[in-house]
Amino acid sequence: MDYEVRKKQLIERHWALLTQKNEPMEWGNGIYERYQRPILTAEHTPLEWRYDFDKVDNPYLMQRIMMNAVLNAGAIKLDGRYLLVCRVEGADRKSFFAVAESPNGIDNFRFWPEPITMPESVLPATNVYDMRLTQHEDGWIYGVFCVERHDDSCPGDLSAATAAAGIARTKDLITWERLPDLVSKSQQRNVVLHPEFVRTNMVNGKAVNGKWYAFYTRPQDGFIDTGSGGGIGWALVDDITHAEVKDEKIINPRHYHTIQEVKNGEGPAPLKTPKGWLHLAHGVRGTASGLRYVLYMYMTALDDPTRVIAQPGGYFLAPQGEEYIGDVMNVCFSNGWIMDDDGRVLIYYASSDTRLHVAVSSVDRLVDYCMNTPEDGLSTGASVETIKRLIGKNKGVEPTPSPRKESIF
Ligand code: M1P
Repeated sequence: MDYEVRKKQLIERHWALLTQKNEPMEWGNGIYERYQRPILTAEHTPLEWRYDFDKVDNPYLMQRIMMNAVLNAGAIKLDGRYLLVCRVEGADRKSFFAVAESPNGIDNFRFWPEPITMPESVLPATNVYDMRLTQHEDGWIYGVFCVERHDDSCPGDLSAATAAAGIARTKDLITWERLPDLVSKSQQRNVVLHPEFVRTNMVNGKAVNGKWYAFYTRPQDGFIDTGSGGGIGWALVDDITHAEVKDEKIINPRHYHTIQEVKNGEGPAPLKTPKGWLHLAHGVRGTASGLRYVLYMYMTALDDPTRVIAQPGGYFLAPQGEEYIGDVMNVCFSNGWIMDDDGRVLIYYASSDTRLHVAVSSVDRLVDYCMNTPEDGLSTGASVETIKRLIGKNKGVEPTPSPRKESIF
């Protein structure tokens, strides 16, 4: 096909994809509405990032740089604009950050012309990903993300890697000031900055004075395995420009035979509501076909963000339909959400490390979900009792203690 015709078609097809309207799915669980189409995929990345449009240098109109996936995005509403700091992964397996903007948070997402240039004023990383954005009360927007480097203590092992939390701050998502990585005894992934200072006179049993930055952490023994790392942690830090985890308290532990048996990790920065802090997290369990990543929620007290006041049992959102399929199957992961002025909550999640979706709920619905969904009783017997209590409530009577013998038909 003629070069110019093909180029015209390419641009038209791309535009049609970018401007496609997204509609909610017809029937859901009442907790949130999923949407019919992914909001961002590798195909949404700008053509200028992938094609050399010089006819002489690229007569076949080939993609010179291929993109593989758009996933795990931090999210923020800034000056009325819905912005995602996406993890974009090239065909070369390197992830980088790029901002995509939408007029409504649901569709018509367009990438800004160039990816973010993240300053490398610290030990350069081989790979960076999964930025959590926190609009902190100190006036900065912080991006905390995973920095991955080869583990040079294992020179012969090409898969040996270390994970730590990189920290950068910005006012506009364009210019970033890089701060030193979070210092921690263990490897860290899924680290998130709490949006408010914690004002306390006692830290780690010692009298102190002042206000502290607080991080949600996820201590892990190795690069993949959390090992003895017990779950989602909490650490106070006095100086954000030299952040160090001196003491870590596990606030949301892993549990045997739950959706968070193998590991868990904080999602986006928690949302402040009149009833408590709303948290979105991911839980991981092992299956015969590999790990399964699902999302779950919990709430913590306003006067003590380390105290869990509600945790619905089971998952909040799990892969469905095409979401099961992708580079890493059976994965839902979220590190970004936006609480809108009208109380809507836009939840951005990626499926199978391949594409990004949105689900929409509201603060009221999510608080209701957290406060009124039964907890995981941690055994089959407890789950059955919970179901029977609901049946009894629906009948207006207490649950029957023994199974009925006669046919129900
Ligand atoms: O592949 C699934 C997810 O695996 C990691 O999450 P975790 O550290 O909890 O295992 C992350 O690398 C994440 O990016 C990825 O989506």
